[in-house]
Amino acid sequence: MKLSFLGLPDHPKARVALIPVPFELTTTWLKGTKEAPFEILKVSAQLEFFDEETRSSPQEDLGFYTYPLEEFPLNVHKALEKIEDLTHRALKEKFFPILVGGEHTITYGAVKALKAYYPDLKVLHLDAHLDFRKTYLEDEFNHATVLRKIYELSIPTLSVGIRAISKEEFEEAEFLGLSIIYSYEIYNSFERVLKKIEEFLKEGSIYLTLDMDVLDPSLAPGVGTPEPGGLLWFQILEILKRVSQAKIVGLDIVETRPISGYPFTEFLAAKIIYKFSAYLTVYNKWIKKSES
Ligand SMILES: [Mn+2]
Repeated sequence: MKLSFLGLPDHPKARVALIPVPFELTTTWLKGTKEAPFEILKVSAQLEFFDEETRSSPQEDLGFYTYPLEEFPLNVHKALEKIEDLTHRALKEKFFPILVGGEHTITYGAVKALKAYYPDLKVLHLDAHLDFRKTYLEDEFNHATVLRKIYELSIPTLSVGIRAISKEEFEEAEFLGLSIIYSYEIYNSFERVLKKIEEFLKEGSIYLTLDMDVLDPSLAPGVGTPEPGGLLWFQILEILKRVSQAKIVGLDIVETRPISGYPFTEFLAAKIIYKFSAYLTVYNKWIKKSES
């Protein structure tokens, strides 16, 4: 099925590609992330195309291409292979890939593909949860273990916004020296947190994985595992601004769970993609502008 970002035809010289990944298999609490790519694309037609903050129009300056919305195999290994292939394809076609999930597990497929292109890949992980369990409900690959799987690829990570973590995860993360910024630290001093993020972004190729539950549920209630005490709108924008200035090579936005009759979380996800693209347009020196 062909749906496109902003409801516009694909730009002939698009620089940014949206990859819908309606994969959901291992969600444990509130289900429905499978519907998110469709709903996010659908509601994206309601966005205003001009960004007043940057004075830019990313749909003209960068241009968007949307891959077809396809079914994903209900087998985690097969699904991850497909995600890896799609990401490879987008990179080969010289797109900046944005994966629209789906559950958090999908990040692993994208990261594997990007690591082959960028050996200096690092992952900035925005999430309420550390997702660093060894196994979760017998499963090695699922939404609660994805950061561990990335760590096992020897990829440096920085997790931001964490506020729900098991004692085992906490102790192991401490032991391994994992970089984590907890939610209470954001509350204590957002300035200090931004400096830490800037430090992380200074070197390497950056992949951003944005779990929508990093945001406060007052802002983004439509997620599988809501947790109070999350990021607010202007805080996430400050982070995205800094990410856009780094050598960012791809991102995903995962774990949106549409609530029937209340499409605000989907709209927020679409708006985040659009705002980030506006920042890429004006702040990023690596991404090429489209020519027409
Ligand atoms: Mn999460």
